[in-house]
Amino acid sequence: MARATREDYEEVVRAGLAAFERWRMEPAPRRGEVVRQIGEELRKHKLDLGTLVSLENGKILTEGLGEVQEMIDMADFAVGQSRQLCGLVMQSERSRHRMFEQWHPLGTVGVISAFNFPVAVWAWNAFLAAACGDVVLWKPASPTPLCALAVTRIVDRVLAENGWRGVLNLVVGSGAEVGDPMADDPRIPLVSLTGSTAVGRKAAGRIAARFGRSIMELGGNNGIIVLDDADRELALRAVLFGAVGTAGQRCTSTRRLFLQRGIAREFTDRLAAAYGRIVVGDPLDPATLCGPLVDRDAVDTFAAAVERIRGDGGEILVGGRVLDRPGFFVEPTVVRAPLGFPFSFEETFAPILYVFEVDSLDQALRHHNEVPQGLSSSIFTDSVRASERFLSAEGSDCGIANVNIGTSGAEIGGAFGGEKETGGGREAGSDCWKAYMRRQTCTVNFSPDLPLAQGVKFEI
Ligand code: UN1
Repeated sequence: MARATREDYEEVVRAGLAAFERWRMEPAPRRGEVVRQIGEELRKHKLDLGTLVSLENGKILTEGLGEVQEMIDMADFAVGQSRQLCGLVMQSERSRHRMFEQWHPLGTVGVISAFNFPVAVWAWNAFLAAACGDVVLWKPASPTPLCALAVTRIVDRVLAENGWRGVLNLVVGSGAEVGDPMADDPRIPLVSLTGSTAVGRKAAGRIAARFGRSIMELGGNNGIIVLDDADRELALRAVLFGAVGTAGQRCTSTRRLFLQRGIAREFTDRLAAAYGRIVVGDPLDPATLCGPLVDRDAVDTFAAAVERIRGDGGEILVGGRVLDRPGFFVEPTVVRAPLGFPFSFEETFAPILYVFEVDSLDQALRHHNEVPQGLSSSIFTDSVRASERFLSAEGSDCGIANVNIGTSGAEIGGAFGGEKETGGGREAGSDCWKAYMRRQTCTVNFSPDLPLAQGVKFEI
């Protein structure tokens, strides 16, 4: 497949800048109308696009369709947002002065997306950015360019029907040819990057060096705490989806399970039995719950992780093997490990779940929060005290904290992102639109005088 060169990159950036000159002056609700039409087209092509996501990425079809639905939901959200890019009016300390803030588009927003959500995470950024009056430059992940091409074909058609081009742009290329120039390019005031903490750390440094803004959505190491009083059936289903869904390749995947001692043995047995029933195979077969990993490297990473876990004294309870068949299939794996198990501090992008036993909520929280990542977290309990404690300032330190819901599968209406090495960015719902605009504080004097703030006198 042909990949973009530096010259291609340059051409697309220029086209985007030219489009921005006009797009920023288009009334926001009219920009929203274009996004609405894109959402309508995505609805029409949901099955085809969802199937393509499954084929290219390997996630099972229901998740491929879910991913397209996430784009559609995001389009709807951005349409509404396009009428609500509201600023505050503040009280001026000076007589007959009006002080307010307004929001203007930033310019070109770079979106560097990951293979695991090859289109949805682009939509989180692109639809909001477009509603906000920005133009977008999208660099999809190297393993999943086809989904990006298919979506862009649809988008281009809608844009053209509305007399626009250059608003939502795609550049398929390597990190060196496209990603690095985006990080360094002062014409791109905001770069939103989804990927590993290692990739994000490098890019964030380059972007910060030129005072660019970034939204970083990086590694997770998400834990579920199951207390003795939990609804175990619910917890079991959530753990299965969180740990095995998307073959453990979500940044929100459940990687650590903290079981309170009273239920630990029984829960682990039931979990192992449930793992035994999971069908690993063709992602388009409705019986399959776990598709392949994305590529050979991912399989090697899984195998190396299992070896390291064994070497460090972790006990493989279930799975642990690379499946001997064409494709990149591995067994969903459960590991029993002592609290503080060093390798469990690292994110392995594969279906590996560590199970720990804890005495109390206090102990669970301490170990839950001790890893460097801080994306998503859950507690299963029927106790109001325990759940409120988990959600309090001394509870979970993550960007997402759920009660009786697993760690993955967030709705778009909330702000998505996490703390610590997850990067601190927030995307999708809530007030995330503000990241795609620049705030301007304005003061208008309609008095005949020129009073200075803080009572300063400066007269000739
Ligand atoms: C990701 O894995 O990068 O909450 C995003 C979830 C999805 C998004 C995951 N809505 O699991």
